[in-house]
Amino acid sequence: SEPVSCTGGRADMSLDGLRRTFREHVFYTQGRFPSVATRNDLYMAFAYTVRDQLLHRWIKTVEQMAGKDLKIVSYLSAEFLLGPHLENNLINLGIYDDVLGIAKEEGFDIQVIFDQEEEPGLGNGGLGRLAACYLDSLASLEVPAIGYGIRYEFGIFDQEIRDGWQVERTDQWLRLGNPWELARPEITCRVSFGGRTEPYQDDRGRYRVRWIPHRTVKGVAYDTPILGYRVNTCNLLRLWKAEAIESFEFEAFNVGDYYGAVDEKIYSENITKVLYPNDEPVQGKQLRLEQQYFFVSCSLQDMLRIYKLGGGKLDRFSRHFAIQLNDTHPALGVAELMRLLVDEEGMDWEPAWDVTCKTFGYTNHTLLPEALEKWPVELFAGLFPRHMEIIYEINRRFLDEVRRRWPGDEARVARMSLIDESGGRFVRMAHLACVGSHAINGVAELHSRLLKEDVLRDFHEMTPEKFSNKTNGVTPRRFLVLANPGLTRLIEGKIGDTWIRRPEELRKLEPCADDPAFREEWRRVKLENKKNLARVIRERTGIEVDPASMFDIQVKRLHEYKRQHLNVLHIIALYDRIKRNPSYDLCPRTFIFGGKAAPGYFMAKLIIKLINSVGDTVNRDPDVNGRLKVVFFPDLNVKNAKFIYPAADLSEQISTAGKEASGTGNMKFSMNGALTIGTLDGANVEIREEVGAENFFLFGLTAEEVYSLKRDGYRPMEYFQANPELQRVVERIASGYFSNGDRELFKPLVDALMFHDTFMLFADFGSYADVQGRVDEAYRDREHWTRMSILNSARMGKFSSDRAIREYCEDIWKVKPVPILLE
Ligand code: CRA
Repeated sequence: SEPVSCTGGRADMSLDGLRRTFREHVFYTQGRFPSVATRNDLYMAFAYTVRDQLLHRWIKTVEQMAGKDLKIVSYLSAEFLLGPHLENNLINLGIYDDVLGIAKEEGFDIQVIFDQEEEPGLGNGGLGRLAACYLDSLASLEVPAIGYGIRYEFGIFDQEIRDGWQVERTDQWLRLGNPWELARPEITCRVSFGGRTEPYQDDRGRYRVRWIPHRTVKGVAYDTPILGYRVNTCNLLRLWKAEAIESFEFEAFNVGDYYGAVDEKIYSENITKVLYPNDEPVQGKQLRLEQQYFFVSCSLQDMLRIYKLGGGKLDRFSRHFAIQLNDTHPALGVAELMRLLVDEEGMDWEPAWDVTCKTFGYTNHTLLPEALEKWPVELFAGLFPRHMEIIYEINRRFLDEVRRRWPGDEARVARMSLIDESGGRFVRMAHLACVGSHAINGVAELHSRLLKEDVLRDFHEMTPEKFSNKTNGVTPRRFLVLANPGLTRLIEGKIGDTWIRRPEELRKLEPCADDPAFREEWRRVKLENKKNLARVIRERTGIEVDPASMFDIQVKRLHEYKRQHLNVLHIIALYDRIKRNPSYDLCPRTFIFGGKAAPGYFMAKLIIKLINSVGDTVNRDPDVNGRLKVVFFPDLNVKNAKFIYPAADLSEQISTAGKEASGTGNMKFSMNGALTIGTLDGANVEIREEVGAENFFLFGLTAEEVYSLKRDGYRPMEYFQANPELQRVVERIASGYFSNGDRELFKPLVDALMFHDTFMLFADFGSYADVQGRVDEAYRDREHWTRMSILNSARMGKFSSDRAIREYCEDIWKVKPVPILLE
């Protein structure tokens, strides 16, 4: 057959080629005359035009990889928070300006087309977005990789704010079709649940076990091409959708039980219906466990299938696949790979276990105890009777080893066991992941250290060589080039564009911090970005904000440990100062919040209500006279975030020390020239090291101080009584000042702070308010502030996801780039 051609046809990337392909897609794919094409038709036609370019590179990638003795990274993640594809792909292809030109010629506004794209919100927050950044970097570094996950029909809910409260709306991202994916109805897997196991002897007389499941569903692959930046590598994101094996049980149907017949279909499709909208504490729901097993089993079967196509022998599997577990959500993979190798492929236990351990790596993303997954043994064994047996066997062998190393230390055995028996019986997924992996890592220096010292201490003592740190990173393509074209142009004018692949080169900007003309330009770009955000805020909330004021921004999931309410306490303190002294000299500030709360997380939702209530009062009060504005930006997602990071002067990273594993928003802000006010938590520590202590506003307890204070008995009331301003602030909330006299509304919040204050807001309030005072002063010296801003951007190279992925490739995955040629 004819080889795929690189010139002519739809592979033609010339202006003429693109224009022709676009017109063809309007006509042949959307079935429209240009004169009646809707906005969505035009978007779809553009998307298909770009996708044609991707597919072309994708086929080349597959073609040139086939038959090579190479290793593929499999990134297993229950979440991929990709964000809109179109603009990103245009940047990576290098045809952004061409397409802008075509749109103009054809007579429409490209921004309207970009706006039309529904982003795939297949993740909650940092963890899902990290997976997306890593896919971008893997492809950009030309590393063969497959992302495996779940094709949720409904992603993270859309957030509306009504009367100050969060209201959730289902996310219907697939409603108008998804031009970026290819359904692969021929690539399917069977995944089973429930039932029982049965021993038997195989033809060689060996003892074997077979699983007789209760029900089986079908997984269908949906593929999305992931193109790297200005390279030809186009990797694969393969998401699984659950379907019924037969859409009707004909027997039931024939006896007239129509609903019974459809039941099976409904049950099966349920598995990939909706993303669980909880960020860290995962709900112990059966369906969630089914989702995890479903996608893990499909993915492992798929890898084995691909591997066998190349004719490889199973005991060499780990030389050709490196599987990374993105937190414990896919940790069942350890038991599933054992089952596939031993039960299905007939391997003996020891070689299978050797392959398994060499194949898996495990990334931990949280220290929060409530977020460490454990499943009741009963539930687990009911769904996965065979996996339960396998886990018991892994555990038996593992605990034998522990006992050999530490004879008589039964307390240690109980602590390390894969089964938690300290009250009820639970399968500990983090332990399963640790035992079944050759590499274990945290996501920032501090986090990795605390893992070793605390949460995974026993595992570190036993196998220290497995542990390492891999500080998170974000892709500069989406979060700088795409989000901040103004700044990108300014930087390119000075140091060219090689920093987009090698952000360490941003350091070349450092001398520009001393150039007044450059600083002037830097401020001009920031002001434009702030005007842009001000416009979006007006459209979305009706609130008018002043781009000349300081934009002080905290956007991230709502969580008590992230302490959005500490920020609010400080806002109320400023307001209180103005009320007590109407001529109080405050540098005008706009406080912007954004983020979703888990629908079942009452306190987080109450904090949203508090932010909006304080905003209502403050924004209306004539005494404030333009010095304070408070905005809650609704429905924070990747698409909206693009307006936010580039517009920030100050980035709030104020979690209780020791609670935020890394954070990645902190990196996105700083890259865009925001200064950080933050605690010594997560990656803040390293950001401060990179940008210099003098360019970072540090406050608060250290992780060690937090622990010792907890240990010695923390009494929030003592801090309360010692700080009159804090008293006035809390009194304003408690008295109903922000709730039309209703003293009940915020009582749960006030009481939690006064009597427990689990996240130590009161302990940190004083130092936070002081440092905010220093921020206020610093902002008045615009030249100096701009200097610090430039140095922040210039020194953020370390936090590119390219650096992170290089480290994973070298230390954990042992994989090398495979450059792809187009001709
Ligand atoms: N919620 C951490 O809390 C971290 C990301 C990505 C989180 C963040 O501090 O930046 O992971 N943890 O590493 C998590 O999801 C299950 O744990 C997060 O996004």
